[in-house]
Amino acid sequence: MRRLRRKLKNSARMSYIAETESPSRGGVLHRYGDRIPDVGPNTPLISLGEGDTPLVRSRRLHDQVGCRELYFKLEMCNPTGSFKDRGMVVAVAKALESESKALLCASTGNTSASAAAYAARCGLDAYVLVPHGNIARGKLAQAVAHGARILDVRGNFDDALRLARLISEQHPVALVNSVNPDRLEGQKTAAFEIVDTLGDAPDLLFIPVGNAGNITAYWRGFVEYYRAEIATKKPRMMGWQAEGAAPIVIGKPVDNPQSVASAIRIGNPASWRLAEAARDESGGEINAVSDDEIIEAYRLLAREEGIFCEPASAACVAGLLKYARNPGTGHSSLSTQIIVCVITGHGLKDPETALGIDSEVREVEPNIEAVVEAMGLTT
Ligand code: AN7
Repeated sequence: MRRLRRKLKNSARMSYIAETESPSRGGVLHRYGDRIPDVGPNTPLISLGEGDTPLVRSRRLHDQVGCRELYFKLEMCNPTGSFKDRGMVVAVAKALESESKALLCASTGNTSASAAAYAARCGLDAYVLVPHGNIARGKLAQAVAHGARILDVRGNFDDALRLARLISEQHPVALVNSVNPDRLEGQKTAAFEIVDTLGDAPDLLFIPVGNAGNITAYWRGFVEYYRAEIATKKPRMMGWQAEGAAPIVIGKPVDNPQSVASAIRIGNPASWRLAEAARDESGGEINAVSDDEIIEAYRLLAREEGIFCEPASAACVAGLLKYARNPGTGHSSLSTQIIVCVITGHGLKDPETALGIDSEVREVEPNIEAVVEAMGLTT
């Protein structure tokens, strides 16, 4: 009897392993494929273990904000260190299904890192167009490590995306930017996870906005769970751009976008209208934060919460701190609200920014007196 039970358990386990390449975490396609219309019986359930990321409660910023509950969705814990893996796994699975041999994207860095990784895993070529001099070192290192063909375009992200779109129309390469609908379908699963974990949708979702795909995808996920009656409410979508790259806030494209947050240095977002729809349908807002506010939030997250994210991710926390100081009229007091901030990418992607702030490295002689003195332990 026991042996039989063990045998059954083993065979269930075997089929689970056979169905997904990530037996430990399942992966986005395995866990949520039935909620992604394009995923069918012929879609390969590839995975690098993306999704199922931690939702971590705030210990300190919570008090500063004065809300009921504050959580960070640690999308930096995805396999390539950013939320992009959720959408990339779907886009690459569909590219495999349609027998594409190569992927193409324009990127401020994270999309290219993700595309390069999944392409390497699936035996596809990856071509990535990056804006000259404007991509964080760690992200470039990822694309290099995975063997992507990297084209350093003498222009900004918007130039690179325009070129990528044109090339994909004329050549047999799968465009895996978020203009590819499979990307947003994969990214919406992060909203599902938040509801699955909390038992309902939060009241407010704070999220950085660059090309505006992610805010669009989260909104879609929350709406779908609401319609399926898995959630009883939908959050207000609170999107944050960097002041020097805030086209949606100022209502027109920005020719020369600037920000310390290189990931969201985007002047003409592809999902502009969809992001506005998410904002308006949810009763939310899209506003801007300055580079100083971004860096302040970046330091606070690292030093008060133990979360080392990249500057673009800190933009939404900067936005939350700003909003908490002046929430505006006509909305519920924050003290009743459950809030989630989406921490989109890992701090290790951009070591230069961390080291450029206030590096506290002291050089010492290799003897105990010198080290103890430098530690400040002498009386
Ligand atoms: C860490 O990789 O656009 O508003 O090319 O890397 O969906 O664009 C990255 C964007 C936020 C903004 N946080 O998300 C790219 C790219 C991080 C990011 C965003 C990005 P979207």
